[in-house]
Amino acid sequence: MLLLHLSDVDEASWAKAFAEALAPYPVVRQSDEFDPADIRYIFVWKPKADAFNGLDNLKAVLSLGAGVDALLKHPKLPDAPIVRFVDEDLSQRMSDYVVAHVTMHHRQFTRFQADQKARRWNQYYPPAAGETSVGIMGMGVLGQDAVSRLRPLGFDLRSWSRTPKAIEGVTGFAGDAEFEAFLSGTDILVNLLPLTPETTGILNRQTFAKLRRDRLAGGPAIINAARGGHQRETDIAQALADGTLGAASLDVFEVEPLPQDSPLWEIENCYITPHIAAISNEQSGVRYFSRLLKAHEAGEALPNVVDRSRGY
Ligand code: NDP
Ligand code: OXD
Repeated sequence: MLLLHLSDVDEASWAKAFAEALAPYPVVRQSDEFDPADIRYIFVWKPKADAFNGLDNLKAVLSLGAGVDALLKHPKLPDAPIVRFVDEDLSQRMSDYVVAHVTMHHRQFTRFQADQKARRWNQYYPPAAGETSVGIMGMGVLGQDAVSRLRPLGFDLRSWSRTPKAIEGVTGFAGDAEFEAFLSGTDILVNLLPLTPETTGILNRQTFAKLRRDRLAGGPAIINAARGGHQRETDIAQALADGTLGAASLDVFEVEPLPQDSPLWEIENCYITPHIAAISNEQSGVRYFSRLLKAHEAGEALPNVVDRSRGY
């Protein structure tokens, strides 16, 4: 039996689609009557404190989210394998966000918007894409999709990951030892890391100060589409005010929804979106998890299992 335990999304709609895709395999929701001992799979998003109570016969925890940082902190998370969502549609949506914000900062949107407001005719020519470097932190599913879409635009691409990567057209850096070298040649920094103890707070003042400063006239830019826990918002506000950063695009925040009294709302070179960079699509989500559930029931290994010791 599959149990759905979803918060902040239309659980009824997902349940209906799963029931159709998996029939005659039984699918239940939190509000239905069922014996917890019969549940073999639980499909979760933002699980409540009691989500896993009595689920003693689980074969897998299926995560609607690609990121599992919050799930891994659940105090009653069972010992079953966790499968995260890996999906072309999700990757495409994330890359749409990344490409939009990279090109916006590359073409100095902040500067020309200010000029327009001031009715100022100032013919500053931005560097060509090939003279502008985009450094992506995190070269997993989403990072690799992003570089595949930025490459045809001609940007000078670099990546930073935990283990070394050899990706055509991308200068790779790995580990703490190469972090400074990675930053020192980066004009636009994109964060697509998972949130782990090692990556918490990585978008801070020291990091910003190490970015390349002589290419983009307004200063280097950052784009965070991963998790709010990666960023120090007081450092971002200060760096945007004193010119350490020329601009920031933030889709995620230390506290979500972003509190009304956050200074970030008012900062003109800070581009805020409400954690919408990429959503898990119901149709492709149901297809992916139904297929893997059926395959697992037929004896196949689970794909995209989270490594709990690494935290992603
Ligand atoms: P993956 O697990 O596929 O990739 C993670 C990458 O980060 C890997 O390249 C990994 O290195 C690297 N990494 C992990 N830890 C470190 C470290 N300490 N130092 C350097 N590199 C590190 O994740 P995805 O690409 O699928 O997703 C990334 C994140 O995006 C998710 O965890 C989630 O938080 C966020 N997300 C945000 C969404 C939004 O709407 N804003 C939507 C979906 C996801 P290695 O390759 O060596 O293992
Ligand atoms: C995710 C997210 O992790 O939507 O999938 O943030």
